[in-house]
Order: sequence, then C-alpha cells, then structure tokens
Amino acid sequence: MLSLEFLLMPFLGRGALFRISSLLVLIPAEKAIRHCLARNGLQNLTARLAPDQADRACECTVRACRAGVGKADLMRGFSVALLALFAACPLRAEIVSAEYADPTARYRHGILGDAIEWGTLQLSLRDGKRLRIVLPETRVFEDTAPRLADLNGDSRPEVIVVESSNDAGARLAVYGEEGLIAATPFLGRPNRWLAPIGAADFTSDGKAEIAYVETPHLTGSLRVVELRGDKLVPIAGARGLTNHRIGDREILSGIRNCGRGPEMILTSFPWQRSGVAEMLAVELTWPELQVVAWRFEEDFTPAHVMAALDCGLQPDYLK
Ligand SMILES: [Ca+2]
Ligand SMILES: [Ca+2]
Repeated sequence: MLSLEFLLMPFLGRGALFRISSLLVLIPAEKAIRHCLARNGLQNLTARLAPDQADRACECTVRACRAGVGKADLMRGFSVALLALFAACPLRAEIVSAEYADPTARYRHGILGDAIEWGTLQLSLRDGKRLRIVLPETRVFEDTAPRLADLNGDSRPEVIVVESSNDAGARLAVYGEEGLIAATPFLGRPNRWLAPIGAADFTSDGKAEIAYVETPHLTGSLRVVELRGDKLVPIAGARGLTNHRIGDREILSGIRNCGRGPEMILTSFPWQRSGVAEMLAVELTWPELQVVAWRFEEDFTPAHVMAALDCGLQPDYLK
C-alpha cells in the first residue's frame, strides 16, 4: 500500500514538514472521528505540505471522516484529485481569540462602572488574519470581554457578546468570522442590560448553550438559550438569580463542572451592597431542564466564587 505522503508528493511543493496527526491534535474532534482516522491509518501520516495545504488536508480529512467516507475514497480523493478535493472542501477560518476595541462614550449607561463601552469586536483567526466587526454609531458592545464557545458542534468556537442599542437596550449576540450569526431580541428599552454567565453543554449533545442573567438589577432572570441555525432559542429559565450590581466592573459568576454536569455559580436576587449574599450552585435537571439551586455555606464574594468555580467549595446537595 502506498503511503499518503507518497501519493501527495506529485501535487505538493516542498514546504515545511508538517505532521497531519499533530495538526489533528489541535482539533478537538469527536471520538468517532478519531476512530475513523485510526481505522483508516491516517493518524500517523506525515506529508510535506505548505502550511495552508496541511491545514486544508487536515480539515478535509476530518470532514470526510465525519461524513463517513471510507479509506478508499479518502485515498482516491488525495491521490487523484487533491486540488479538486480542496476546491470542494474549502478551509474555513477558525477564530482563536476575540477582544473588544475602539472604546467609546457614545452610550451613556455606565452600568459597568464607567460610560466607556466598545465600538468594535476584533477577531483573530488561526491563519494569523484579524477581522474587525464595527458597530454602527447607534450601538456599542456593553460587556467585559467576548467569550468563545462552540455553539454548533463543529469544533470551532463562536463568539458571545452583549450588544446595546441607543433606543432598545441590550441583546445577547453570537458572531462568527463572517459576522452576526444570531441574537436575542433587544430588551426593548434604553439602559436595559443583561450579564452573561458563560456557555456549557447543558444538554449533553456536544454543543454549548449560553446562560445569562437578563436585567440583573431589575428582575434577576436566568436564561439559557441554544443556537439553532440563525436563532437563539430559550431552553430554560428562572427568576430570582443574579450576578451583577450596578456599577461593578466585573460580572461575578461562571460555570463549573465538578462531576455533576454544568453548574452555574450565582447569587439570589436582589443582590444588595450591604448584608450577606448567599452563593448558589444552579443546575438544570435532565431531561426536564428545570432550574435547581443549591446553597453553599460560604457567602457570595469574589474569592468564594473563584474557589467554587475551581471545585474547592461544595454546596450541601441534600438541603
Ligand atoms: Ca462552532
Ligand atoms: Ca448542548
């Protein structure tokens, strides 16, 4: 049997030596894909590929495995019509990091401690490219930092942000390298805001859902939404939970998994500046997706929240 490296040689230049298997390690492929690669003897192949070709070969191989393509088809694809395969299987960009840029005072709300928000979302891609998503003058990113999570199960992250409009308040939005993918409706009034908790796979389907608190100072409404196509669809929710006080620069919450599945660390609404706030581990039951909260002995402080997120503190699950 000829090796894939040998078969690739006529089609490829003498670029840097790349090991396909090491590139595959970078992709958190599902177990089935790894099994497919192993079954086809493709996990240890080495090829002399230019970086973009190596990336693309890796991408196409993973996709072919995902589609259930057998070894013969894979080998034929690489050996006979490699370039055609590449054309039919274009490399998609992968976001590796995101940050806000272009600070602006044009949205006068100041819920996060000052009236400086962000006008631009900057995305860095694996191939070194940077993309800028610039909002119109009537909107800002009213948020602490963008969050990356794979919301559609393609092993590549999407970007979760909070976007606020001058006349309609905040919405939760999801961006990809090609722009806006989905968003919740704006809350409907200026200066209405929402505070993300994070994203985790609450439904055990390999795709993360997004959890956030809508109007954390007015109603404390926990929402969990799922990306379906170009929609963010609510799947669970409850009142009486929050993660932010007016003027705080940080959103104090997060999602952990200490062996029971995802648990959100939150406090009960309203969260006052005086007095003791209770710290809660909030989970969704399966398959009903009902919200259940467990109370810690420790109160809701940044240090306790960090310790709880690190699984160093546990609530009494019997109470
Ligand atoms: Ca994704
Ligand atoms: Ca899920």
